[in-house]
Amino acid sequence: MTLGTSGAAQEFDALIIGAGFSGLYQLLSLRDKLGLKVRVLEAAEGIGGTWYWNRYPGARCDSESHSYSYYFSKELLQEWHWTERYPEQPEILRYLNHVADRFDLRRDIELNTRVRSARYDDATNRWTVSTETHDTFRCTYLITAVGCLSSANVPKIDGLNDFEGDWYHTGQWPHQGVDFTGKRVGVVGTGSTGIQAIPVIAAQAKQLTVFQRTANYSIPARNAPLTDEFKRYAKAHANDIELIMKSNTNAHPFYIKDRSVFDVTDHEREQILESAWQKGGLAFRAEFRDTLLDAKANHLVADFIRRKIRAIVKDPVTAELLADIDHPFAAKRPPVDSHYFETYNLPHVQLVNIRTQPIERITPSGIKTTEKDYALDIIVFATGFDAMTGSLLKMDIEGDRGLKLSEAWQAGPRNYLGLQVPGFPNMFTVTGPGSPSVLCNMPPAIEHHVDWITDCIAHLRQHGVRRIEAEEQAADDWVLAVNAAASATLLPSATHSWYLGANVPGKPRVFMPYAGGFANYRKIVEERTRAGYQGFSLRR
Ligand code: NA7
Repeated sequence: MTLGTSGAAQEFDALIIGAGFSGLYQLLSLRDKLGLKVRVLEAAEGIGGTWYWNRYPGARCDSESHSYSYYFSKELLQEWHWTERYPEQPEILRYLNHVADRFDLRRDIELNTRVRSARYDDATNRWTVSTETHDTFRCTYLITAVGCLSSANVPKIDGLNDFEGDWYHTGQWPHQGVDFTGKRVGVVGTGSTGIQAIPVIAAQAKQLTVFQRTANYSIPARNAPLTDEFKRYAKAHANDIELIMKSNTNAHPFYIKDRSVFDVTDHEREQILESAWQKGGLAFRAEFRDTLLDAKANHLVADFIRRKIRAIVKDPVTAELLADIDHPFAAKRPPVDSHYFETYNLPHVQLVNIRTQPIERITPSGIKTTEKDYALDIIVFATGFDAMTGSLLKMDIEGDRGLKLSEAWQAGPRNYLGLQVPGFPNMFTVTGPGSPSVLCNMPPAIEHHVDWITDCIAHLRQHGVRRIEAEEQAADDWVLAVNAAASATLLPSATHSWYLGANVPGKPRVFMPYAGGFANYRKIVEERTRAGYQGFSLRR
């Protein structure tokens, strides 16, 4: 074992891996509510997690600002002022830095400290955590707050090393920014990120070529500065907004309407969808309760969007490529955009269908498909993440009796309530796979998990419980429940979605987030906790 520069392991009650939304609130809760000795280990040079890394052009949250906030502190809610309907990356980063300063968190955060391994020792009931900076820490409680979308997925395409231009992944964007002026740029990927970045890059580049593997739906975001009236409303109604977020399916500040696509006439449906399209944002998918439950209902909503794409995009061949979408609407994470489809009307922007002409290799001068060479100065990979499990599995985590997390999850993530993995005592995963997480507006999902973990640790200490661990049977049952919840929706029918791990070659195809709804999930967690931490084994 490599010890720190002082020669000894540093001892803590709890270690938290990651200083994003989750890690910051977890630190505050364990340190200030429970009085524990806590340290946060963060790989980056700064705090912010996802929002530290994702600085690509156009990076913005799809959740609305007033809901993309911590709600644990009413004072914080009242004093922070978002400027736009959707918060832009620099503003979110400023917010998180404000939170760190306001609650005096920095003194317990170790930056530039990437965790290499974590090992549990049964004899001492302690975790030993080693970092790439050769420091060693020990703790009783290990909390992973590593984010769901933090392990960049750079496709392994032959020839990338020989490319003579510059290439970037959107999730590892250089902090000094990238100047696209006068450049021929290629963007690979048309998920939420590509759809945000493409219009902004197009505004600067000399020529933009988008390499599309799967066409995607997108709804206009209709971003705009927040009016004073709305700002006052959001602050005055913070309690109501919080209640709505906690009591619905996706933790957004709106409910899914309780009407079927088939309850209304064709004309009424068209009007409803048109009005939702004009309002913009993720609430578009909340107009009908069966959009994501019934293939025929979904088809009608999807058809509306396809017609919109065809109406916006002037070149009929490009329009057809963009509208030829192979999965139900919202079965993959539905992007929202600012002038995405309109961008294809610009004369210097072209779309390449890499389904029909796959990328063969990257050459020193650009991208070669089976049909053509595309000369490029810059390649941008907006190719997403090894989501939900990637960052956890990158660390060498070893639980009781030498069990590695990579072995325990060989066939896909297996845990209980998305909170604990059998065989990994006193380890907690904030918004881990098996919890609603990425199907939600993240901050309420994070606050729920952090509060649960904090209460759980308080309970353990009050009752002299040394270790808590998810039971094997409870985890097996929960995996079935997660599968059943997904199967009750159209979500698994998007067979290439990252929800299923299908975007990473070789990754087991398991639907990872819990699709039974945030409110329902909270109820399940609460009932089992009240029933004496049902499904967890507690040992004194
Ligand atoms: P996504 O949603 O995973 O999108 C990645 C895009 O990149 C998607 O269009 C992929 O096509 C494409 N992709 C991935 N690998 C390749 C390769 N090897 N070749 C060509 N194209 C590829 O990631 P985002 O960053 O956009 O969004 C992630 C989440 O961040 C988002 O959902 C929000 O929650 C925030 P595919 O569809 O797999 O055919």
